[in-house]
Amino acid sequence: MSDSTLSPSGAAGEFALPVIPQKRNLVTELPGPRSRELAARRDAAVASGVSSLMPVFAARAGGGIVVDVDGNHLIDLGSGIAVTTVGHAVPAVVAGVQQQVAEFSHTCFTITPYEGYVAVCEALNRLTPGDFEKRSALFNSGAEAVENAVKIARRATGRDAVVVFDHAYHGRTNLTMAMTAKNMPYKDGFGPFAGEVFRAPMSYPLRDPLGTDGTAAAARAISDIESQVGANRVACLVIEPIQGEGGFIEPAPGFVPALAAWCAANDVLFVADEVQSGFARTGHFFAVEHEGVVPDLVITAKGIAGGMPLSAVTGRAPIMDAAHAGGIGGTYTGNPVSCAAALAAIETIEYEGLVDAGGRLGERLRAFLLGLQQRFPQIAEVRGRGAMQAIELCEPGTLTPDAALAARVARYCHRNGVITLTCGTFGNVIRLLPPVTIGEELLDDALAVLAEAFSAETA
Ligand code: PLZ
Repeated sequence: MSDSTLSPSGAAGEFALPVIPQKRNLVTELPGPRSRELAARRDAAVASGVSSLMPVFAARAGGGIVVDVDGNHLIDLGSGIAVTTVGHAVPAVVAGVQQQVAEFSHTCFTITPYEGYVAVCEALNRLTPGDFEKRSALFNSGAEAVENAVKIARRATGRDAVVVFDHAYHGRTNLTMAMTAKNMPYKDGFGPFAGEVFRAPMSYPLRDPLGTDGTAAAARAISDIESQVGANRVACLVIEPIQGEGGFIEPAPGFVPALAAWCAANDVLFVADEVQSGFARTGHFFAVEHEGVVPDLVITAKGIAGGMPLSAVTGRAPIMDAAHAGGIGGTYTGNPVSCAAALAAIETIEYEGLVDAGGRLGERLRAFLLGLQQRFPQIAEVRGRGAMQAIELCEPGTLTPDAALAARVARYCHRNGVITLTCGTFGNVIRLLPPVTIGEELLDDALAVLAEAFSAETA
């Protein structure tokens, strides 16, 4: 490729890394001709239930840039849904993956185990909140980890019921569809769903009569759980400390701690789904740390392995060890190449100070979004933490969701080379999830496009 060079260390025998210029650059209209060709093949070959947000096909990526098959350089404000938090193709992750794949790519940990799996578990036990003995188990996807957290919680408590929240997203498998709130597109026609899943009211300050009173919102949820399920039947309460797909909903202060305290008092396991909010995304390693909450179990995925598929459940040793030998596993769970990627990603986060970088990035994003809100009354709220920020769009002066505007703004960004994601139960939230390593100039350029999108689409 004409615009890529080898890194200075790219001599023979070393890991030659493509250095992708950190600059937006469009050389064709989007989608370009090559992407359009691939889209036609895709339509003929790929099941239509699998949709894609953007019509451009990726060829390469580096840092905060995705290069498409026509040579367009796009700025990535989505990180593949909060996965490439450390950046695309960071040298340590690339090197770790290359080395491991050459050594061995699979043996099955439940047949002949290997060190990388153990090392990832050690790292998770060290990094997750709580100063007690922990154990971890590794899986492939976020949904698979959620499923296993529930299995472990049921086995450890001898209880069946699972409590989740309005607007929650926990995955697309049968149990996690039951745990996910939103019908379209996740559940419609895909039932019947797993039983013993109960939904409690969430704290959603913008739309909740209880507003920013997190303690009152927790009391409301607890009262529903106690009257409709019964505390003694609940194995676990599963919550995203900041909801992801549901709209980056940040519960009112006090909500999560009050639920955790209720769980502790009732022998209910408090399970934090940190799949989207974890791994240096929010200015802490894990979002529960903002309020000093220590979960019994923490579910991680996405950012854990810099783009390779890996997920985990980590928690108190006696709970994690409750499942009988052979009760937890899977052919590919804790794949060695994914483990190598995770160890490199974790090392990168720690050595490069990326937890703090996420916090600083959040301040920049927030300042920009609050400024944008001054100019555009369609922005009902700016919310989020660290590099997980969002704006909720409504008809000015009301709480009537404006999903059409969110879609138009996102499409404007896409046409202009900025990958921007939407989310929310009402589809009216624009979320920003850049790699925490994104450069200032690149970010400013992307945000300028977002501002232009608002000017153009609200005119
Ligand atoms: N828990 C909190 O955010 C995945 C879904 C993308 P998997 N979110 C992105 C889509 O449309 O499928 C997610 C999450 C939280 C669990 C999951 C599930 O993680 O790795 O997608 O299974």
